[in-house]
Amino acid sequence: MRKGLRICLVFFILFVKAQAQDYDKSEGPVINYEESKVPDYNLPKVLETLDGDIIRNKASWEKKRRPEILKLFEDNVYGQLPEAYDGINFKVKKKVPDAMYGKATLKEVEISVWKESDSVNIRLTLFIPNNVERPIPVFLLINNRGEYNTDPTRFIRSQFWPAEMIIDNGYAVAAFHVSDAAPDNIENYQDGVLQLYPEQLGANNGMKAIGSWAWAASRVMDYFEQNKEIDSEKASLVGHSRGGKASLWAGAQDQRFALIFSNCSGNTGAALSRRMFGETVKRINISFPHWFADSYAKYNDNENALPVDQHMLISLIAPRPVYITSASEDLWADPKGSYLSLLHAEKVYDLYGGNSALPRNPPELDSPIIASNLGYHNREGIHNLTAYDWKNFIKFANYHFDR
Ligand code: GTR
Repeated sequence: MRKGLRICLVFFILFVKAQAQDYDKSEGPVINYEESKVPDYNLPKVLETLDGDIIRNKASWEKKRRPEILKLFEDNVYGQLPEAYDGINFKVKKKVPDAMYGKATLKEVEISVWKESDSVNIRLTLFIPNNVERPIPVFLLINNRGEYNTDPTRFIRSQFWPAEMIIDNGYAVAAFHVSDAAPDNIENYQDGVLQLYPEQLGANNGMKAIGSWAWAASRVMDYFEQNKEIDSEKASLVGHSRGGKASLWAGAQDQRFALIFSNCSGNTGAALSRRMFGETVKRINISFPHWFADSYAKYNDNENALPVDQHMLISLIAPRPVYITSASEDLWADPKGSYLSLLHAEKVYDLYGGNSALPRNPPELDSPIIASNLGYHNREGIHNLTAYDWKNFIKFANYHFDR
């Protein structure tokens, strides 16, 4: 009897294991965390057009290849980024001139955008340092975490958005929450920017949540441009993880952002998709079907068919400086693949006489590359946006803005 039970148990365990393997097969590739198992791959050539022309200078990059790559990303990855709207309005809902114990002025601004009978409101929290010469450069965070992380009352002070530290360094600091632009879930991601663009919903290359967040960042830029206190030519856009995917996409599209920061952005952010290290295209499309264009799913388990890879997204930001981060324990986001993306984008920066000279291999942990158009660090620790990351963002901005 006991023996019979044991045999049953063994069969049961084998059955469960078999199920688990089938589950892996149907739901996505088994996740690889071993460098030795990274497949051989050929990246699409960033400096060769689809019809085989070699790009040798910035004029032909800007005229031919850059628009071509932008369209490839729209059609195959992030969806289109519609620009037309009927009107935009900025309303200061609340102003506190002596916020942060008098160090800064708080403005809570409602950015309303409308098209025909539909509208969307993006709420912006903005602190501007007092007693400094204006206009002043600004850091804008796309907040994809809890709203409390960007608490305007400063009752909660989170490392995710260390507003006091940024103010103390002489920058204005702003944030909006992604849920205003597109709630981060499959059920109602349409309840935001997409209400203005219903035609995007049916289209194979229609934008979804990540595109909507990037769109919202551009509307904040519209606000900065007409705010005389802000130096909109020195605006830095920051995003973490899914927000870092959006900051890269916004930076690629909207050339008004001077500096782009993408923190632990991983798959379909900074990391090369073809390495299939950590999260893969299939995995991300299954987990987050509301982030990217429907067309992106055809590259599930089929990365080599992609006409782009993520180094080309970084290239679209050239010649503007870009800063990528990783974290040592965040293998899901492929630190090495994120660095390699930056490295492979360098040839486009070189067309502009770029000042970067990235080492072939990633730098040691906690050894930031600051004095370069292509900045990078791999922080010791887990997937997060921390004060250490922000300190380096400030150093990078100081370097590029001669401050
Ligand atoms: C994960 C997702 C990543 C990254 C991350 C985050 O679940 O797989 O691509 O976006 O969430 O935003 O923290």
